Amino acid sequence: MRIQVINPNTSAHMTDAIGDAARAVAGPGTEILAVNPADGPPSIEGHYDEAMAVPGMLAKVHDGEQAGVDGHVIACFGDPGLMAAREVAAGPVIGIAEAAMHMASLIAPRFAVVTTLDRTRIIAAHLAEQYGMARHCCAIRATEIAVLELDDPASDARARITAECRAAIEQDRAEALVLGCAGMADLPRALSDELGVPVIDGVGAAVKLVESLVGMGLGTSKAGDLAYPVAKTYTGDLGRFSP
Ligand code: 5HY
Repeated sequence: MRIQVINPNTSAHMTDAIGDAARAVAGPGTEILAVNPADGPPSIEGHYDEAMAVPGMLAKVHDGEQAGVDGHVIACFGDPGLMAAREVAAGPVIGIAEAAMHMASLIAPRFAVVTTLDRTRIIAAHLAEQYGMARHCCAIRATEIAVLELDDPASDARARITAECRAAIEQDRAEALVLGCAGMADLPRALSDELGVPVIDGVGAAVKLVESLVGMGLGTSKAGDLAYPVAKTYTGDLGRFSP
């Protein structure tokens, strides 16, 4: 089975790390294609970045469909353009926030999200509401670490993430933790060993969900609003996206 893991920002070093994390959990026989668009924001840290990342992400979904991949993962914690991607895909498309929240709710009644900038917390809160996970999500904590600072060896990102995770356990009584950025995908096992609670990374969770759905012969339903887009000609620079 071939799964395309799309990092919707344009930072190739982050895509490499996301690909490694996906391969670390992928089953035997699963090939991971880790990609990012050439055009768009180098990191996604708000509503505007998210909106501007979507066309590039959708272009990668199109490419993957033409290449015949079995499913897609949107590896950004805002799950940008998830429903639009499902319209143009035959196989499953899973967002890492949706995957991580659902997996966490299966193993702990209360989970907290630990994310990057404070300004992105509202995006996670809206997604928890939208996915029916708000009743399980006891807190959304920000580390105030910029996305591209996460893998900067000079930053104390690891220590700040651990501190917020510990606070979520001690103050919010979280029983599991969801890492709120694809750039944290290399951390769950070490954090879980250190903190003694399950720590879920969305990249791994989403890969396993795509594998499960494809393994059951399930793809995106084309019976309703996720049917392929109505054919029409877009104008201007977006002409190449005409469905
Ligand atoms: C992510 N941004 O997973 C989100 C995290 C965030 O570029 N990849 C990004 O801060 O919302």
